Amino acid sequence: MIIGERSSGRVGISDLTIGGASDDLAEEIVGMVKSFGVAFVPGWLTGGALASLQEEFDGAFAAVAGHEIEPLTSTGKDISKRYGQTRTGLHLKYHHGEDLGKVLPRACEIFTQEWMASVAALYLGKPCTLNRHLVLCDDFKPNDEIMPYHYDEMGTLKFLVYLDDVDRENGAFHAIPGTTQSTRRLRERDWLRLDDVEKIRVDVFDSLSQDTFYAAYGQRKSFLLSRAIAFEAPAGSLLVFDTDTVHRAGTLVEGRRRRVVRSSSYRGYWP
Ligand SMILES: O=C(O)CCC(=O)C(=O)O
Ligand SMILES: [Fe+2]
Repeated sequence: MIIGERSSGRVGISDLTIGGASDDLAEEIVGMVKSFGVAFVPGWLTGGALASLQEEFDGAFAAVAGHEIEPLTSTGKDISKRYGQTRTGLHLKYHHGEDLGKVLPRACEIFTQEWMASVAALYLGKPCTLNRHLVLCDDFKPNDEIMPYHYDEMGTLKFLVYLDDVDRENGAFHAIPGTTQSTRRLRERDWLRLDDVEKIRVDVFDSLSQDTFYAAYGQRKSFLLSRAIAFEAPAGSLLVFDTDTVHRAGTLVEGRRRRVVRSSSYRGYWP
């Protein structure tokens, strides 16, 4: 006998949404990421702030056009230093120590706001390293998924901003709320056993058997998949998530494009 509706305990997108004008933006975001692993601020950047970030993004790619592109590793991992290939396009990575303020002044200003530092400190503890990496990501090659469901090898707090209007056909970010703590255990166990970034099995749906998946998450794959949220939202929307929350970037159909900027913050002092 199955007790309860299939929808019992379901978390919806409205449970994860915060208004950008909130007085306690940092506290609200931290509370939500602690509870669900992800927080959503639709239409966070608008007008001139959004336009200047889009312009900076396009300028950065224009400046490297024709330069050599670093490939993915043989197992499809992306460990490029600067200008690299992705499954569905190209990205540019910047390190916080590289005088980011001179190279990308708008992005630097937007991603080092006081309240973001508070989110990082409240969520990760002090000391922590705010926005150690900033990645500009341009997806334009069609694929069933820009990135399949996964967790990141390193436990990270990410801020991700859409620079285009995003729907289910141009790579909506998806996350499965409530998976964060289970993934963290899994990730730590893999690192202790394998001690090699290439071997960490981040694609949980494909790499784990149904039984191992159930042991780790306490749910069967299809059930947990039915709990995924697709974040369809206008350009300028912000997502804040713990990368131990199972997540993906969805389908990109022919003729569509998706630009995002995302930054990674870490526990501890990591120059
Ligand atoms: O670009 C996205 O939508 C997701 C990227 C991702 O997996 C990540 O930033 O960890
Ligand atoms: Fe990820």
